[in-house]
Amino acid sequence: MKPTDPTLAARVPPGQTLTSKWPVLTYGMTPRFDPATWSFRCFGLVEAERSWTWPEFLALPTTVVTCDIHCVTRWSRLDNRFEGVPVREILQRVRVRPEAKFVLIHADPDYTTNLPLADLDGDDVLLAVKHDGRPLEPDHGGPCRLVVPKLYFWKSAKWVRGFEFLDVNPPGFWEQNGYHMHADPWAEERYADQETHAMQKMRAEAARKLRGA
Ligand SMILES: Nc1nc2c(c(=O)[nH]1)N[C@H]1C(S)=C(S)[C@@H](COP(=O)(O)O)O[C@H]1N2
Ligand SMILES: [Mo]
Repeated sequence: MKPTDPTLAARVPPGQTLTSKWPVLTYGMTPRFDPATWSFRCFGLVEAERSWTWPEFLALPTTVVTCDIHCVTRWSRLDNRFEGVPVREILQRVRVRPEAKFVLIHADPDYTTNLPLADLDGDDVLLAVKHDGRPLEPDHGGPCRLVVPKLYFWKSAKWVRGFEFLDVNPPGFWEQNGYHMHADPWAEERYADQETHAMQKMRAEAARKLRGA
């Protein structure tokens, strides 16, 4: 779908097409959530390493962010209403040390993605537990996913379990597989170099899901 309304068109980054569906893109299987063992942990270059249990996490302040999402496989979906814990509430509590410049996001099942701390530390960045008023579906990252609206959606780790604060910038899962280290959709920071096999597989799967197969 190409938007004809110019204000909508201005919200769609170059090379992207709009969809009202929400494709599921996971490398591997949707993990099972166990509220008794789930935790969210912050470690590395912080003054106060800590972790939250599921009930503790649910007691944190929440916010609502309405944002557009842009997948590197070329679909964009506008006006997603995410609700959850602002990442800044977490950053304040662990007191990030000044040497920390990057964050490696840890997620189930063995997924990682890397971000500059400056991109994680935004007022629209949250640990979402709801989408459009309903608990986040397991396939979309439920019970909790990171949402970083200004970057391609692979940086928004589903089933997020922790932040590791670092003074270096190690590539995460997709970044090791050829995706861009930064991922600004407006600059089309898609790939580092050439498509790897894993990238081709993900792109083919996304195209199939958009066709409704
Ligand atoms: N843990 C985890 N998070 C992940 C992924 C994944 O495979 N595992 N895929 C990423 C990719 S490539 C995209 S485009 C989005 C897709 O989110 P969705 O399935 O809710 O559309 O999640 C990102 N987060
Ligand atoms: Mo993606």
